[in-house]
Amino acid sequence: MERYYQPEIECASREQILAWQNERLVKQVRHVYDHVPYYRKKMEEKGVTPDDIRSVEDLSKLPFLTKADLRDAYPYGLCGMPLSQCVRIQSTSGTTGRRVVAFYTQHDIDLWDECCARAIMAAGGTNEDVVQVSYGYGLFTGGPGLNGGSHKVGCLTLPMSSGNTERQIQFMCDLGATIICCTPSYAAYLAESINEQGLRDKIHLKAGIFGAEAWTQEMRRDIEKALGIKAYDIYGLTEISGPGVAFECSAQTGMHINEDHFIAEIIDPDTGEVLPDGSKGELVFTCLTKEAFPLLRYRTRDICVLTREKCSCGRTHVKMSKPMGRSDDMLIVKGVNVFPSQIETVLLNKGYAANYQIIVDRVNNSDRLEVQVEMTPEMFSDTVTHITAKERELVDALKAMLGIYAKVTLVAPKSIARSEGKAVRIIDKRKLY
Ligand code: DLL
Repeated sequence: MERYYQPEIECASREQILAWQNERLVKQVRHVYDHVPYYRKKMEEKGVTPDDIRSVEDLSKLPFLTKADLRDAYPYGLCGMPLSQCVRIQSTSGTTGRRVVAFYTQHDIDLWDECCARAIMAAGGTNEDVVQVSYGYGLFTGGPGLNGGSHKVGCLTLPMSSGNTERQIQFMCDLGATIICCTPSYAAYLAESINEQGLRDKIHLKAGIFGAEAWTQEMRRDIEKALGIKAYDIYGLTEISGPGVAFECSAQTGMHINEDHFIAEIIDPDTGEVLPDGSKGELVFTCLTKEAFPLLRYRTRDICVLTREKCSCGRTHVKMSKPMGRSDDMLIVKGVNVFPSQIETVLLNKGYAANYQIIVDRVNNSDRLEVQVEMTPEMFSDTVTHITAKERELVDALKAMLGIYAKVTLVAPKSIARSEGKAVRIIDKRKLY
């Protein structure tokens, strides 16, 4: 039986959703124009005033915001409320440049928690569940977001944060956690450790809510099998609130975007042109209800597809596909676009686990792509000839997928560092800038 946190919203008619969006957009544009001088200036430069925005149809008249704007306006330039009304700051885990800082009023946090509560109930959560939140707590939005959602649903919440795998597993067993929330790479690591310790019979998990990084269908299948659970995807970004912007339902065919709070558009990343539903392009969000950090037309850099096909779960909100990579994280190797997810698909289809690293270098002005992947424990005792043959098999499969040669190195099991948060998959040694 499908469960909903707010059925009247999650299953509202399309007309009702559009009516909410129209009304909220008009109000939000006025709020931003009046309270965010940085964006007001952008609107003035484009010759748009709040009076020009009467419905969602007018959305494309508004200027885009990008990460560069967030950096320019750092730290307070895009805050839409007096600081006396803001109660929280969260920040990105970004490793380059200035961090993004996002602000929240109490109302913003309540709505964010509700979005996460929708995700937990879509994964089958009820107040009978014990939810182990193993996303990082602190500036990262993962822990606080799922924690808030779990409280709203009334689940017994275990705020583990990330790391200390031994203790994670012990609590999971002792306290009978039924739902685990963490990054998919950490879920895979937990599964590996649980199975190694022979504790698979001692866990009571039924579902996992995994996001914050790209993961493939193959990885989903592996985690589901290793833990005996159903694995649900969850999407979000600090700039737009955090996890829960979109979440998966029982259909597991994409994530419903909470359209009462966010308008989603797909654009051509090169031209900025809005593309029709079903096209692949960059996802752009307009926040309809946020007070303190009300970004309009924010370019996420995530590449995906939107679909409005009727969903078997009964929800009516638009679905986004799994992000197929980021337009800025996409690797260009020898002029060819390479998404890490393509490499992951090949590796997992060939029976390897998602423990790999992609290394790009430039030698004599020529790009070199190398994929290091851990052997399966059975292969470890194989002969060199056999391992070389296995490497060659992967080279061929990668060539078929990517269209270019990638060197493959099979490394010893457990030699690639495990991650407790977002996995580090790419090491780009090229000095291109
Ligand atoms: O990762 C928020 C989050 C926490 C989402 C917990 C889900 C679960 P940031 O650190 O700001 O926020 O990173 C946002 O991560 O633009 C995507 O590129 C990527 N991302 C997030 N969720 C997914 C997902 C959090 N389910 C960036 N699949 C986004 C693929 C994801 N990529």
